[in-house]
Amino acid sequence: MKKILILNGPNLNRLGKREPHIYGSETLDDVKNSLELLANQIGCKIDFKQSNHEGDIVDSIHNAEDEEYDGLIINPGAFTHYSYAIRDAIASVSYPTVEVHISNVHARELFRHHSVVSPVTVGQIVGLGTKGYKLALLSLVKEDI
Ligand code: DHK
Repeated sequence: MKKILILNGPNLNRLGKREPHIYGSETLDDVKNSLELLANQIGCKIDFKQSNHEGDIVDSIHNAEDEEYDGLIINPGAFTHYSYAIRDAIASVSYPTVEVHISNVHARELFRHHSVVSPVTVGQIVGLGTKGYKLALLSLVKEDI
């Protein structure tokens, strides 16, 4: 059974309360629950985490290699736009990473248009709301969709 790690960066613990016109009304727990449901349906195991700290996220990416995860789904929050440490951590591991953004970052402020992590991911899903996490999970687990 495939094992996928899902990491959420800073401020995503505020989902549901935070700028709901941009990020929607679902909480991070709602997202976790619906991903667990999907994981059961498609027969994989997920671990779902959130951290506001860059180093914690780097550690989780490294540890996932030792713990033999098959893939990573990451929404690095604002770190997307400037964290070379997270970018290098993703580049340092052998499992595939999919980058997810809830909002359409390209329709927002200029600083959100650029992702420093994208070049080291297999792909990026943006602007489809929290559905993006589900699509990322399907793409990592079901190679034939
Ligand atoms: C989440 C954040 O916290 C922002 O800093 C990014 C991303 C966009 C999202 O859309 O999920 O710029």
